[in-house]
Amino acid sequence: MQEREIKVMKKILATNDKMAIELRAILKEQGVLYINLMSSPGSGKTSLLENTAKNYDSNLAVIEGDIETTLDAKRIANAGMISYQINTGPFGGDCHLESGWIKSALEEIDLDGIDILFVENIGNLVCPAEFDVGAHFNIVLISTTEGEDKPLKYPLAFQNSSVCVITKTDLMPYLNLDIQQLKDNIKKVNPKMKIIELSSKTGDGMDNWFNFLNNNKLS
Ligand SMILES: Nc1nc2c(ncn2[C@@H]2O[C@H](COP(=O)(O)OP(=O)(O)OP(=O)(O)O)[C@@H](O)[C@H]2O)c(=O)[nH]1
Ligand SMILES: [Mg+2]
Repeated sequence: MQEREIKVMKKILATNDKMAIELRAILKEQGVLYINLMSSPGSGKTSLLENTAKNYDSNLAVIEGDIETTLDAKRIANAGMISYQINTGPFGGDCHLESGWIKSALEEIDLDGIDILFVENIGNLVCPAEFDVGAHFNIVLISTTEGEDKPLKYPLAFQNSSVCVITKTDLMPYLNLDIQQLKDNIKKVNPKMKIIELSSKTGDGMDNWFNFLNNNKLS
């Protein structure tokens, strides 16, 4: 029984990875930078995208992942970004997105003229990291309220990302966070990680985020 389950899981992952490789190539060919945002619930993914939509001059689109509601897609659309919501609730409530679902969503989105496609993965620091959605960059967010230890306790999302955004830096005066310790822990898990610190609320550090986007846009 156990062997059978393992075989099924391996097959699902293999199908996902094959589609992910295809997506990565298709988006590159179209000149669209493709970024997958992952984090715990509430770390600030949607807030970062809202700020980006308002203050970064580029043609942007997002595929939103949530188990239920279209709240995030509406927030981002209100901020001026093309947005498309995937809900997993009606199909079993998966806590991650898969590359096949992104491919289906892309059949509904006109990417002509789009410079950057974001995926806001479902708020969860574990499952999304297990499924490659074919992005050019996996980016993990961690907020200052989450504590220094999270990269050590949930390493996969940090190992499978090349950029870590530390969010909500405006809250630092009210917290006991040792930010150097947090950064050391991130580097312990992934020595090559690029770290960007910012506050979507005050705008502090957003220039570093926008520079990252500028430096990696494909067209
Ligand atoms: N003070 C402060 N609050 C922030 C910042 N960024 C986000 N928040 C708040 O944190 C809460 C969660 O932010 P969201 O952007 O919805 O987080 P999320 O990661 O998209 O959440 P899920 O999609 O549910 O996983 C909201 O109340 C935001 O206003 C920030 O830079 N500073
Ligand atoms: Mg969100």
